[in-house]
Amino acid sequence: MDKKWWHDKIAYQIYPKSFYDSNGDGIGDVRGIIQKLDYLKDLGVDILWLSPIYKSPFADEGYDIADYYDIDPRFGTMADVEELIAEAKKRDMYILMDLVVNHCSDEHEWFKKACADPEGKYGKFFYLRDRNPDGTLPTNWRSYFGGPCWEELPGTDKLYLHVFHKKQPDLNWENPEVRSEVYKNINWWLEKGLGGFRVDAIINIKKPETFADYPADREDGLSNVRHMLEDARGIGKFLGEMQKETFSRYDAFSVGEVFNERKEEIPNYIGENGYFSSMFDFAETVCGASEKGWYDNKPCLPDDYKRCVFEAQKRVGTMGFLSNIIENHDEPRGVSRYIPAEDLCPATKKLLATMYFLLRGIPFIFQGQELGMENRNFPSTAEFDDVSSIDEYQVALAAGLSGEEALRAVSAYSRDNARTPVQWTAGKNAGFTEGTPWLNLNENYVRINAEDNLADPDSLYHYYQKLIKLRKDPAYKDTLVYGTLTPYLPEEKNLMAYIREEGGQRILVAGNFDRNPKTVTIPSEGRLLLNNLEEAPEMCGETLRLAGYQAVVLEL
Ligand code: TEU
Ligand code: CA
Repeated sequence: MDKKWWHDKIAYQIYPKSFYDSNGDGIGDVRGIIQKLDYLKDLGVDILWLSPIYKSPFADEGYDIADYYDIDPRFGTMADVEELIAEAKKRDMYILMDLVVNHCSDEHEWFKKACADPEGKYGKFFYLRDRNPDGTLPTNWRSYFGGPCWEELPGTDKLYLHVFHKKQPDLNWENPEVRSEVYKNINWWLEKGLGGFRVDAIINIKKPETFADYPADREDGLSNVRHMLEDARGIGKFLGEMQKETFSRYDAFSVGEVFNERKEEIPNYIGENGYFSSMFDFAETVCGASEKGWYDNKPCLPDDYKRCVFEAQKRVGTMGFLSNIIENHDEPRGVSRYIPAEDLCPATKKLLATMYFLLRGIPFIFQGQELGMENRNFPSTAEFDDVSSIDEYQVALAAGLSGEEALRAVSAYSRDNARTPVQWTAGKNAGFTEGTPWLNLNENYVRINAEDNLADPDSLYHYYQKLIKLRKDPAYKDTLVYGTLTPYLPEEKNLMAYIREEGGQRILVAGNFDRNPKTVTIPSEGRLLLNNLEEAPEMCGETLRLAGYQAVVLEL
């Protein structure tokens, strides 16, 4: 495989609205990111992915774009973004924008023109349909945020398709004019010096040839859009064309939000000249997910986590690079999800960090993850901003949960967990803003914040720094970046271990997901490269004794 500039890089996701507010209006902004660039550089990250900052009515927090060529004034100006790109470049860092092109906003001029003239050019930018003769909707698909995927096209008797929120009409990718508008915009941004894009919800752009009903899977009589997507064929034509017309021309990095690839398609997605440079591994985030809704999700225990990760690693092998995460802006905080609440502490956070960070693929850190930020215990539904949390709460109530039970269930998975403002200090508003934060902070900022992390050499922040240094260390880099991954003792309960190997070098990463010590036999004597606890592991020849929740990296 050809070496690419992004293979040995570390990525970091910024959710701008909650990152850092530079002007006291309670909303994080581009100038706030510029001010924190040195903080990020010191951490060691190279690639910064910004969740959307384009002009938007914020129905889905910026994932509903009203103008792909403009920045929302709440985030700043185009000049600020240009400065951010330039300042990043000075520090050898790359900026990725979020490419949200399955849909736009209903406030985009294309959609307004479609409403004014559904038969005209812009009507063909969307999926417009008539009601069935008996007055029912064209199909029974349920949108990701609840309710039907069809909504009346204002001022007309037609309906438009939206697989997400009704303020996010799906763009019709079958129309070559839509595709060329998208490519034009991508190239316009790449010309500005972007490093590339994270590609949002891209699996949704291809719909089946015929729009049909699927068996209802909930009381609402609707069917998860997933079923419809399974019948869609030929997405590769669009993705290959996009790659050729845009990313490949600039040697840009692209990471796809891909959920439903078939195994045989993986090389097309991320192999040599694949549609994308990388795609996220979501195997762990969908682990335990229920068809019924969040309230029915099953927890992902350490052995489930390990199984999901190893399956994903095996599917891809060395044909390409996954992007590895423990959380993002759509998921609960990884440490709250994968570590039992009673054992949540810096040591267990470091254990989880070690295990995912040294997998084969590109590590992504989500803002605040490096500080140990946790889920928030939402005291009431009034605290939810996220559209899907609000929907899932209703789903839980409809299923018979009490208000309190529904709140607890939704709190555990709410997308707002990751969206609370970054905790910079123990002071007012955690140092995020001088004003009133747009979303309430997690109350634990007095104990978990950047200031304390930076002051403590044993903090999680400094542990992430060590992980990053290790992955970049010329002595180990080839193995940690390009090496194969072989699970080690995968059947051992509450142990997650794997060997990375390249050109004769072997590195063992082993973590004990148990409170009690665990003794394992290792393939050969090892030299300790990293350890999450103060105490060293007991090593005697081929015997390794890990303390409770200990993680080690050994060169064999
Ligand atoms: O997410 C796509 C997606 O399918 C899910 O992660 C979805 O958000 C989740 O199931 C709802 O709870 C992307 C973005 O990451 C997300 O923030 C946007 O809301 C969505 O696309 C629409 O643009
Ligand atoms: Ca601001």
